[in-house]
Amino acid sequence: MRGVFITFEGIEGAGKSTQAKMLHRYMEERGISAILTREPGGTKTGSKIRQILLTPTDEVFPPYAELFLYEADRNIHVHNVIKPNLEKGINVISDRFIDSTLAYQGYARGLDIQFVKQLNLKASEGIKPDITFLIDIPVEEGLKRIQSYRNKDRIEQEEIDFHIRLREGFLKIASEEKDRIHVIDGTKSPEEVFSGILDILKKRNII
Ligand code: Z5A
Repeated sequence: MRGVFITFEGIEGAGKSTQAKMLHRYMEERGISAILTREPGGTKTGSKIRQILLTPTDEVFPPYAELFLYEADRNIHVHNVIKPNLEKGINVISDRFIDSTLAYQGYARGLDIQFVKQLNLKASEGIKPDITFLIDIPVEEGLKRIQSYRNKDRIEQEEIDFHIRLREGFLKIASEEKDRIHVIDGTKSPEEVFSGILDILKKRNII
């Protein structure tokens, strides 16, 4: 039987990585086979692409160059990691996937939404998450969380309006795909957030 594909999405500092790791540990402890991966950078080549994307540069980095690199990373990731594991019946948990491209490059950066959707479809070869958790927090809260522990990378240097468009973009995507995307209040404690996620996964017979 095909594995279940679970993705986590949200603005920076929302707590996606924390929740993805908690779910992976929870599944492992119960003998449920699952791998934890991420975008960008879920493969060896993807790690190189990630470095290009997130390292600040004094060269102009046009938005389409950014879009194509995220989609290249995804296509390699789908081929080498996501598809083979799902086919073997292993569940896949990914920290970010197609919705990030639509929210960042589409809604926040302002690229053509239909074009981004088409590229998402090509790069993911039609593979869609079975379930997505959008961890939602106010922009100021997310930026406050990440400022405390790391240097601003290229994207985090974007102005506050970018992050506002980003959050609104994620919420719009979720409102259009209510069956797949669950919006989770990320302002609660990590344990409370995780408990909400588990309830949904249990209700949907995923775990
Ligand atoms: N990107 C894109 O533009 N287009 C695309 O198609 C894709 C990605 C796929 C990836 O960077 C970047 O690529 C990202 C989007 C863009 N933009 N940037 N920059 P990344 O993977 O390095 O960064 P990230 O995905 O944004 O992760 P993050 O900033 O580390 O945030 P997070 O994963 O949501 O949060 P976290 O690491 O779990 O937690 C952040 C901090 O908050 C940490 O100190 C935690 O201990 C704390 N935390 C977590 N949960 C809580 C709760 N519930 N309460 C209080 N504190 C908490």
